[in-house]
Amino acid sequence: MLKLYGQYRSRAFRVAWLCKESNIPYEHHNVTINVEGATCKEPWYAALNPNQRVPTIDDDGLVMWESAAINLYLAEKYNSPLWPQDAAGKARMLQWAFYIANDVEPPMITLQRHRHMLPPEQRIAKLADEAEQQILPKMKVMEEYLAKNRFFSGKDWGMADFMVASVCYSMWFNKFPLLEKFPKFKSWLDASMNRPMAKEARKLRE
Ligand SMILES: N[C@@H](CCC(=O)N[C@@H](CS)C(=O)NCC(=O)O)C(=O)O
Repeated sequence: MLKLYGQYRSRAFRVAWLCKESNIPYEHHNVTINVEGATCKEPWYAALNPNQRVPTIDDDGLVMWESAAINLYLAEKYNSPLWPQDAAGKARMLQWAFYIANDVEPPMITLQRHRHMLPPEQRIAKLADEAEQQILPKMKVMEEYLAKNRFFSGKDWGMADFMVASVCYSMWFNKFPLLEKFPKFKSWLDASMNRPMAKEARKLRE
């Protein structure tokens, strides 16, 4: 059976959510991070994932890491209902998957850490301000797309939507004030996070 390594309050959540959406059974192995003696730094885990981060999967001997790559692999292999049916749908899925990982996630993480999450004495306001300036035009691109299209995948919520939501879920969990500037994106993200299988996955973090 598929094994998923990583605590649910981490990017392992993304993989758990994909498994729920796609009805893929898996065994969960908790791997701690960011604590003294974190499991992710232990030699047995480093042998699976030399980057020593989570998540990692072992799919009947195929070991891989990088959450976006894992989700694209699993969705295709297990015939996820989210998987696009034609080349145009795959193109759209890949475009949004790369965009969200390359252009949106890095400033999102910096902004989140330096404006909201780090203890106040560790926050660097300049880094937060720069990250905000970087992310604003990227969010605008998505807002404008959603003004013309109901979903990133086309007429139904599909893998392109999943790839965007599975990065931006942390904006939603952390009630990112920036979302208020992008009402179409915000309501799309609310709907994404309230899908029945997203709710099931959210329970795992409680
Ligand atoms: N690009 C990687 C990033 C993985 C990552 O940074 N995971 C974090 C948790 S969300 C982690 O393992 N942090 C622990 C550490 O860096 O020691 C992915 O998407 O899988």
